[in-house]
Amino acid sequence: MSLQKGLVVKTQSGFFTVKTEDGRLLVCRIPGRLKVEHQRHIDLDPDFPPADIVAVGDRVQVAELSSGKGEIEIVEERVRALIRRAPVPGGRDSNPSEQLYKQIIVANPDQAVFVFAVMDPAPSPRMLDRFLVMAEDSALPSVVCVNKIDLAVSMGEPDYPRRVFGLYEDIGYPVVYTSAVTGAGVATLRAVLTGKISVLAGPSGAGKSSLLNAVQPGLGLAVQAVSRATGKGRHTTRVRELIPLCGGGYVADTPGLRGLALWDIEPDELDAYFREMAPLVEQCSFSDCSHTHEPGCAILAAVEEGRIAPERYESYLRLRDEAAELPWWA
Ligand SMILES: Nc1nc2c(ncn2[C@@H]2O[C@H](COP(=O)(O)OP(=O)(O)O)[C@@H](O)[C@H]2O)c(=O)[nH]1
Ligand SMILES: [Mg+2]
Ligand SMILES: [Zn+2]
Repeated sequence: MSLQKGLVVKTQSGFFTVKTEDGRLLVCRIPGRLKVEHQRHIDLDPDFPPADIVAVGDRVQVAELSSGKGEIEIVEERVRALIRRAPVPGGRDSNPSEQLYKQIIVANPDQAVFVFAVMDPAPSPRMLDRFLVMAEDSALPSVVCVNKIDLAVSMGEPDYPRRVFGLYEDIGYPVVYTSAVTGAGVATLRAVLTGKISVLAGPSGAGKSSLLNAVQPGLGLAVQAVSRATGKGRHTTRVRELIPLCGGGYVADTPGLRGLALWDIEPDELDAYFREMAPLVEQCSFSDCSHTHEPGCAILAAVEEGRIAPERYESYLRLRDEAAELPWWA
């Protein structure tokens, strides 16, 4: 049987909706053979923790069975994945570290878009820095979206958004300034999203739904419906879905991202995920420099000389402490 290539756009209770290259939607299952192979892999390779076999964003090859139905025969290798490590539900006894399960939130995302409001609610640089670290850890390009710039304008402070977020531009992150109310920057955001699989995250109230609706009518609502279904509530089914954009591309809202801890990251490797710090590390006098107190520390010198923003250094220290506090199963 000939196989068709496609993209997994929805997963729900063992059913996977695959969009084929000719644009049709097939509801697929995973044949038992694939599950057996996957389990054998887990059993043979101790470094291969259990993980979702198929997730939204996976590129797959399917065999079409009857109209509208199919079986996933091949899951292509993931370029990257946004992963949540969690203890295996109902955890077995034995060594807790063996119970880690890799939940794939989204496979093969092209970028993360982190939405924060200029005010109302006040932005949390710490939350943004933690998102950026997680994205760097997953080799995921990030875009910062600063919304509600109309509020700054109406206060007579049109430069305020750039004063707060400009430092991220200096570091090298693209920053888009938007208002879902006036429409400012919305065309730019639309262009950023078009043709890509984007993961959207940000604090509640920042205007994510409003912005998506401004980008494309109904988009915010569609994404919101999925996020609710993905939520942890007792009565919700676990649905994951990529919402298509008219001009091509997909958006995934991942409320779970907020709760992600830095489990994967060792305190000593955190400096690699702060873009402005990473290139300086090799100039520190000590190779195991923690950049907190050591003489001859290039990071401390850069903070002193204003080449590293004090807010970012503060985030580094806080996240370092956080990375040192491992959960019980790590
Ligand atoms: N002034 C202003 N208010 C906005 C803007 N975008 C969203 N809001 C308002 O902020 C609140 C939260 O928006 P919502 O889209 O639900 O945020 P979400 O929780 O991130 O999805 C709503 O009352 C919106 O009307 C904006 O650009 N400017
Ligand atoms: Mg919303
Ligand atoms: Zn140092």
